[in-house]
Amino acid sequence: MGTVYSGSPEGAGLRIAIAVARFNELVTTALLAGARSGLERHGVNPDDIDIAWVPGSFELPLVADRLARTERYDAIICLGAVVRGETAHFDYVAGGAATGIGRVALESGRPIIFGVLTVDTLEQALARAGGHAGNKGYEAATTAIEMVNLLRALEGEPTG
Ligand code: INI
Repeated sequence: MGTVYSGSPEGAGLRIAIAVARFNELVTTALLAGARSGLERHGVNPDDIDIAWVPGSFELPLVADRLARTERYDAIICLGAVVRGETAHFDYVAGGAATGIGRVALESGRPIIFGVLTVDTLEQALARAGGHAGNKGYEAATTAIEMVNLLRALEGEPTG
């Protein structure tokens, strides 16, 4: 059998940036709390977590790109909430964020995590930001750690 690669959930020593949208702040502050908790529970030092607030989810890709270019971070987590009921340009905002974040990941070669809720109602967003459907910020944090370690494993580097 060939090699099986997987990323460990160990976050000690990792440096992480979180870009978070202020739009729908009630939701995004809950996503941010979930992300911090997910990072810290997996060993990331709170001093190694930097936060950048952006106006809305549409701005996340540009700021993620700038954060990646600093080369200070092993991964960047993007958090936002795009609610269909609140805007006629839902598809542009949600699609722009998704496409842009994916592009930054491929161009930077680093994990740039899509922690943007795209939902129909504020209730659905709140349910996914610490309500009955969990916290997508927490999930984004564990995805970030796993991806950093997976990429290191693929490159043959030892990981925690
Ligand atoms: N930004 C969001 O993050 N969520 C939304 O639901 C939203 N709505 O409804 O319009 C939203 N719009 C702002 C957008 O992200 C940009 O900040 C704005 O278009 C300026 O570029």
